[in-house]
Amino acid sequence: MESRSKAHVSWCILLEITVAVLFCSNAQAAPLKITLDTYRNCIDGSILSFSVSCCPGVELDLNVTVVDFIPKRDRLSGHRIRKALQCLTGEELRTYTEKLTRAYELMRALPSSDPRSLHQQELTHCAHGTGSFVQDGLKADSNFTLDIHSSWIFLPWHRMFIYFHERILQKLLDDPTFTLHFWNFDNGLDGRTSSTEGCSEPGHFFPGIYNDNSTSTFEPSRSNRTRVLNVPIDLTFPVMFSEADPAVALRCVNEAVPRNREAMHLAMQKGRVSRDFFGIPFRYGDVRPPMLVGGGSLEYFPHNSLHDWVGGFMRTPLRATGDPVFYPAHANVDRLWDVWMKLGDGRELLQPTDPDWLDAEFLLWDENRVLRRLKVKDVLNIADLGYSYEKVYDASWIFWQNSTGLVSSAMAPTQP
Ligand SMILES: [Cu+2]
Repeated sequence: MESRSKAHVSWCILLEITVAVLFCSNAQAAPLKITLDTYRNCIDGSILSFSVSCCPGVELDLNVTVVDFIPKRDRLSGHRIRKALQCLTGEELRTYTEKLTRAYELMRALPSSDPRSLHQQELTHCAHGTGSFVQDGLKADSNFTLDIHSSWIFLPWHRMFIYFHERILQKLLDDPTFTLHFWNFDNGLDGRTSSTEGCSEPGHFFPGIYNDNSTSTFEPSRSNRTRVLNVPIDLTFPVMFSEADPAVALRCVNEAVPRNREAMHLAMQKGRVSRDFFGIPFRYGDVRPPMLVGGGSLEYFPHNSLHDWVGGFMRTPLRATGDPVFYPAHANVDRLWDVWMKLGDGRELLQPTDPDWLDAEFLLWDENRVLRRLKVKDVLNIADLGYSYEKVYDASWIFWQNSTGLVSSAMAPTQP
């Protein structure tokens, strides 16, 4: 009995050590820090052992001064509400469609040497997501590169990125009130009879405003799935699949909705510890988190499954931000983080308070082609950034109860 419990203890110690090696911080922990040198000394990155070249600095002027971004001080206009795309109607829908398509026409027309161009938006995400940026910016050790996926950096970095993207759209339109509305992909139920506030229509179909092949918001590389009438998104879509995989079969509403509800319910659970929702810590000096390991529940699904279901550019971090639908999809991921913080049961207490997360520092281009420096702690309150989200029918998954028994086994992680 005693030897069994000793053996049990040593297994526990071994397990603890393994977990520590995989997930815990290095001895000289410090926050990640992107500097001008990081941009200047960008290297070829890799994904799934393929080499990729997507350094933004090749075509950009990097003899610039970096300016600190201070959210409240730098707000451009009054408070904006990001709305659910499926509830835009009439004149509001017409005007929004016009502005959105105009903005992407202008963005696509910018020269590739302009950091605001769609091409540079693509490179910026690619470089941050493929190990092209070396953590110290000095090529001192290119084993220590960066990925803004698969760790606790995922949620705040993408919030920053789509925020500046929205400001660029505003600038191109000369309209500081223009707002990036969201694809409410998680809502598959019609809540109009039970919900009195906000948008209650199902949002699980690919947003039509991004699906007109004669406009600038269309991306032809997307899967045909996005164009099949009455087929909703499948948030349990298999990841890292081959198109010949029988699991890739299309699911119609009656089959997809129960699975999507269950997937969302699981993704938005409190979790036991911070990393369950936010992902593993990733600090200066840590090895780049490997694909499929380390992300939080919201990152794996619905986020990864959405990227793979949409397909085309969206399937890979190399090209994903070159598809305009990336932005409303990520606005919804951003919204879900905000919703999770307010769902109660002590969830908000699990948001990291570690200075290595709060002080992690990034550089992104703003609407005036100025490189702005900001930290994770600058973007934790979306009201400071001047926006909030329209209330929608989250009850569609909050009150899910009946497991289909199929969803957990369908979940497997990947990353765009
Ligand atoms: Cu990404």
